[in-house]
Amino acid sequence: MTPVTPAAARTALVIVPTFNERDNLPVLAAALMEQPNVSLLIVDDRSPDGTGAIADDLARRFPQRIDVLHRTERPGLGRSYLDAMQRSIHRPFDVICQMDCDLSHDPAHLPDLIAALDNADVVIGSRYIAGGGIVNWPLRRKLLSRCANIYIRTVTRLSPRDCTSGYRCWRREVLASLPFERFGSEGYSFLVEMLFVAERRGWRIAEAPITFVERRQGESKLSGTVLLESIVTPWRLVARPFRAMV
Ligand SMILES: Nc1nc2c(ncn2[C@@H]2O[C@H](COP(=O)(O)OP(=O)(O)OP(=O)(O)O)[C@@H](O)[C@H]2O)c(=O)[nH]1
Ligand SMILES: [Mg+2]
Repeated sequence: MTPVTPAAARTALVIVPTFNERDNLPVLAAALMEQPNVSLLIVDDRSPDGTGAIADDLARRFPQRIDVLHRTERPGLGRSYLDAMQRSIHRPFDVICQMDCDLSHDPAHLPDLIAALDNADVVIGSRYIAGGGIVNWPLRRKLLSRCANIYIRTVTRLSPRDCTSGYRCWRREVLASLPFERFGSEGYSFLVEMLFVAERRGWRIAEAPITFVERRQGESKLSGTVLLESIVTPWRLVARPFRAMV
């Protein structure tokens, strides 16, 4: 194993996908810029509300630490992660993280997630382990998330309790080893697909507790198509052709 940089000294790149997050992005970026050794890559899908221009402004204010990827290809959360990760794995960071822009993922948890990489290859910010939780979600949303995790874990046998959390930190070399060209999910299922491949390849997955807070500004992008993909994906992952490929 490569020598591990002490947690506090690790350099981290945080990938943040955005679609219509004009009110949230400046708040999140300011909080991340307060943390030493943290840089930010904003991945915008041509947000109609002008989030892309706000991201450019932030990059001008922090030229060494904030970059923006303006996507012009077919939009989607999975594709945004894919593009951003493929560009990031060759950059000189110890750790590559991902988090949502809607302030559901508190940047204050980031040092704990990075520190947990001492004993793991990927760390999930988890709502469903002791110490984790959810604030301000209606019961129906809680049930949907819980059922999604039970369904995913039953079909795929994935071990983490929170397989759908988008708050994660990866050791860079681990992320770099994943076969991105074989990933097929367009939406949130990309998160499950990544974990499945990582665990199948023997990487150590750990969870650190987070308190997830429902967004206050902007709208959720959870669509019917994305939900349908989430139902099909676990079966696609365990089907022989995919397993053989990864
Ligand atoms: N680049 C890009 N970002 C997206 C897309 N869809 C969602 N996002 C971003 O992905 C993150 C998660 O999206 P949310 O709409 O908050 O979805 P969620 O957190 O699963 O659902 P909620 O609980 O309703 O908030 C946010 O930062 C969004 O702005 C997309 O198609 N492209
Ligand atoms: Mg959200």
